[in-house]
Amino acid sequence: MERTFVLVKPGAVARGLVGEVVARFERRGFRIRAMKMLVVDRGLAEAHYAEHREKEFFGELVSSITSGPVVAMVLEGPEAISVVRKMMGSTNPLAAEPGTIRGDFGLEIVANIVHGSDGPESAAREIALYFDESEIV
Ligand code: 3AN
Repeated sequence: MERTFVLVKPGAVARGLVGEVVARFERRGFRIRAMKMLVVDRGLAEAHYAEHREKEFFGELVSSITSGPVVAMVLEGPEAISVVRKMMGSTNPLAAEPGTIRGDFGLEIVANIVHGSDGPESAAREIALYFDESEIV
């Protein structure tokens, strides 16, 4: 069993897609170990996207993720990190296959509906950034 961190981005929350996104992961068989709605502040956003600090789109990324409530969750299941990323589809929604979350609901690369950890180290880091151990059940 593996755990991964998933975040429904502000644009998708505003569009009423939380249920749709969560339902896909539940139907696939993942267990939700933690879930909460929060507004990401600047400090958390910069920590979350620290690896992109030097990219030209960093400012846009931080302002996008702090623009409204998000829904953060910890999902658990076999090969959760890679299976969730397959279900999300390509980072650029224009390239994402139909049937994936981004391929079905997105057209914008920054507001690309959902974030999912890209490896075991980032999953552990992101889970710890967003959740206390006591919030994971
Ligand atoms: P993913 O979320 O698929 O792991 P990353 O980690 O490469 O993608 O990028 C983090 C976020 O940065 C993406 N979710 C997307 O919102 C944004 N992003 C990535 N590449 C670009 C780009 N070329 N222009 C604008 N935003 C980007």
